[in-house]
Amino acid sequence: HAADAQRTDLMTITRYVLNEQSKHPEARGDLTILLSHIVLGCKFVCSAVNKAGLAKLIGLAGDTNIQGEEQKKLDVLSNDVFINALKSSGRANVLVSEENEEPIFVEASKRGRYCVVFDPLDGSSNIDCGVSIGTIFGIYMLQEGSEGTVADVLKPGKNMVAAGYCMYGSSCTLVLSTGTGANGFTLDPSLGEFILTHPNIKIPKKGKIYSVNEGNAKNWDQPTTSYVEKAKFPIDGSSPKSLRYIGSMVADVHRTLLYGGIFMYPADKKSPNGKLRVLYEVFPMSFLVEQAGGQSFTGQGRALDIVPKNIHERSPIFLGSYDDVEEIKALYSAAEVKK
Ligand code: P6P
Repeated sequence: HAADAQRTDLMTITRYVLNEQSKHPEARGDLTILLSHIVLGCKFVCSAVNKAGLAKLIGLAGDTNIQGEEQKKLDVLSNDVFINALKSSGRANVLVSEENEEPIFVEASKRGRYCVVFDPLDGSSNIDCGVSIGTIFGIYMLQEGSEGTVADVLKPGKNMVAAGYCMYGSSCTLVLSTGTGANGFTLDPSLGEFILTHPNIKIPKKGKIYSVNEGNAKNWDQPTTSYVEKAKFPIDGSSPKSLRYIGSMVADVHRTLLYGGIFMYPADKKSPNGKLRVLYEVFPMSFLVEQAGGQSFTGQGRALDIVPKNIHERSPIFLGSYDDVEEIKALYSAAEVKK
């Protein structure tokens, strides 16, 4: 019967979000409506990414297609789609996109109670070679009595009410948390629906994989250098870890969530705050990893405790299996003691 139920009683992402909403009798359904518009954006981008190779969407902006139309780069197109979907939901207020220098303030008639921070197409430098890329988003509730200002999004990641990513790869997989665990949904193109395929994701307590761009090793600080050294040349007789680095955060984090291990983008001499952006890369991924039982550390403290000062701020990040992150935390605190 279980197999039959799976076929005839589909748990779609829409149904899942409605179930979550039903646990909050006071809910007005605004978050459900907002999430349904984000899901629509992901479906559109999934379709555009899959056609990209054929439709020459991957060229540089300024290319023209056979109709002589101005070709938008895929990340510009994705950004426009998400901004329009969020505005038309009538539930969004302040928007922050990796593609926009300034925050977007939704016009009064369409304003809602939620603020969305997002990277519409993270890893887009990988599009031309077919490596998986993704959309990453985080959602804050507007502060009490606020009309919507940048202060509503300069909040610690632990204040987020939801976070997720959609990975555009061999399949289109959306991982979402509304604060009660992390769940993965895979797009069934024949239905146009995201179906629950990874219920209640729990990251392995310890992993055998480390994921970092070793090309930056010359510029790492001592704790990161010692951690990677130990991963490659263990002194306790255990086997060395495997290195897996895709260079697309959504793909590296998705693998870490499912297989375990640690993903790192450390600070280095060239970039003292690392490379990844706090609001729409570090916070959503840290939120999801914690919901899956892992942890996320900046080298100084818990990633979700950061209070951002500007919307495109960066932070070093070490996230993944609980025990693996504990090891790097111990190395950083030992280095603090030595100072
Ligand atoms: P590097 C992609 O450009 C990105 O923003 C993330 O998706 C990815 O984790 C990181 O940068 C890769 O950076 O310096 O290793 O190429």
